[in-house]
Amino acid sequence: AVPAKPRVLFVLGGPGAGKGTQCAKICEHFPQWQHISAGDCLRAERQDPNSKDGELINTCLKEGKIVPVQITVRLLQKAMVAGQKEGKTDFLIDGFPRNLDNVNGWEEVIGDSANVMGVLFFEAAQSEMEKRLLGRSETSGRVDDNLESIRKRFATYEKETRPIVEKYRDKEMVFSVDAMQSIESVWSHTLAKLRQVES
Ligand code: UP5
Ligand code: MG
Repeated sequence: AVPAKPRVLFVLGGPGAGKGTQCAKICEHFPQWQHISAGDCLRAERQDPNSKDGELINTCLKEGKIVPVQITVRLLQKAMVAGQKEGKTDFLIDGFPRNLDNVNGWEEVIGDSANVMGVLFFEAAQSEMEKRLLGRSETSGRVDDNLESIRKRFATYEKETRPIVEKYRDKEMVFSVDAMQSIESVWSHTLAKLRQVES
């Protein structure tokens, strides 16, 4: 039988808003969902000695810049195909699309082969996100978890990613979650939004 079109929820929010944390919880509770973090895909690709994009990716990460979409969307596609082979039907695409180039690249490469249900949007104040990221920096080993990179990530987020959220909001496709509360409280709001997506 022809498999059903994969369902996709884009997951956006500033650096440190808690996208990864909440995506992990969704997947723990609902086995049909697969978490695909675009940032994780890029970090893994950077480690691959056969990749020709390693250096470019590393520079973008450190500078908080957005990697050219041809690189990112190919990695997302590969991860979705792998997930489908494992029986996953629903995909949380975390940290993407971050700019207009990303939106267009997705349309060109994935387009009608997936059903984008909307954007799950985690909203938190910059001061809180900075505090979280500096906390995580002690253990994360991420090249971009230092104050200089963090500030650059915030600037890119405000300039390029926020307008994308607004674009989806105009289409009434945004499911907003107040991400300022505790992980458990954010989770209960996330669950409520997920039910709205399903309805
Ligand atoms: N934490 C989480 N929730 C909390 C809560 N409610 N209360 C208190 N603490 C909370 O959480 C961050 C930290 O906060 C953790 O320590 C957590 O325990 C705590 P996490 O869930 O990891 O937040 P998240 O939003 O996932 O933060 P992340 O740092 O991953 O966000 P970014 O958007 O910055 O990172 P991403 O990996 O998506 O992208 C990194 C870079 O990759 C980008 O800057 C860009 O250079 C590149 N990129 C692209 O170029 N293209 C893409 O499409 C994607 C990425
Ligand atoms: Mg993350």
